[in-house]
Amino acid sequence: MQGSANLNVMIKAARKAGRSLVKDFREVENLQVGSKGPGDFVTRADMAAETIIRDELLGARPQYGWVGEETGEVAGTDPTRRWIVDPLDGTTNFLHGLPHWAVSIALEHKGEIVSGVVFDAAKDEMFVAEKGAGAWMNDMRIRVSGRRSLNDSIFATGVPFGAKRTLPATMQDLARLMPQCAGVRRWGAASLDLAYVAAGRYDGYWEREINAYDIAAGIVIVREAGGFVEPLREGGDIFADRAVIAANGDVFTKFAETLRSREGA
Ligand code: LIP
Repeated sequence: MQGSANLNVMIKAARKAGRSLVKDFREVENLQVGSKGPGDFVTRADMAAETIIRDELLGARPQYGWVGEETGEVAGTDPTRRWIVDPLDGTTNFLHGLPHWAVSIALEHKGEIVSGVVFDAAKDEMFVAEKGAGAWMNDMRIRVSGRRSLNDSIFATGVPFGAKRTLPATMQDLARLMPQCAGVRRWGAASLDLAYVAAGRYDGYWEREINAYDIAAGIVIVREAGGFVEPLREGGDIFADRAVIAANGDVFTKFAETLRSREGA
């Protein structure tokens, strides 16, 4: 794919952070056996990756704003553009030595996500998209799946844990959806769930209580792969509600009806 200069900056930053995270991930696998566990080490790995990405992106475009999982929000002198970054999406997987995590970098322009990069460094899969230029994985064009019925479709989600308040709603979603579909997966990295919808691996995805930096890049990747992404609550706002639904265009209506048939998000 012939990406824009911005997309190339994003890909370079994701690769650099990915290299650092892969090195740290090998160490994490060794640390599992200790009683203290690798918690502090992973926090440092996450912070180091965010610093790498921030230096690359703001080094190239110092005028843009910034939203990062670890370092929060900083306004830029260009109020129309900002980077939205999760240096390590799937932190819990990383912490437990599960090779399913990603670097997620999005560029927002006037409130719309226009470019996205989701890099699964452990599997060396680079998902990228730019508005109007299609979605790609390692230089191959990707498309959402062509499945048309819920019965044949598999979906991904995230199940809230700890103090999250939307566990009952998610359990109700599962109770409604599971009897009607071919399965639900909970792999623990929202950016990859969306990338997999874009690549036709999952037929759809939804999640409640999800942060903008986890899903921003994936949104444009799904749309450019021909899929639909909407707020889970009809007429709502994905980032403000923190609830999203995505699927291929054929199953979207039935899938959304099933999840929305109760209240809103
Ligand atoms: C994670 C998400 C995942 C969600 C977790 C968490 P993190 O992001 O990608 O889908 O279920 O609650 O938010 O914290 O690993 O970057």
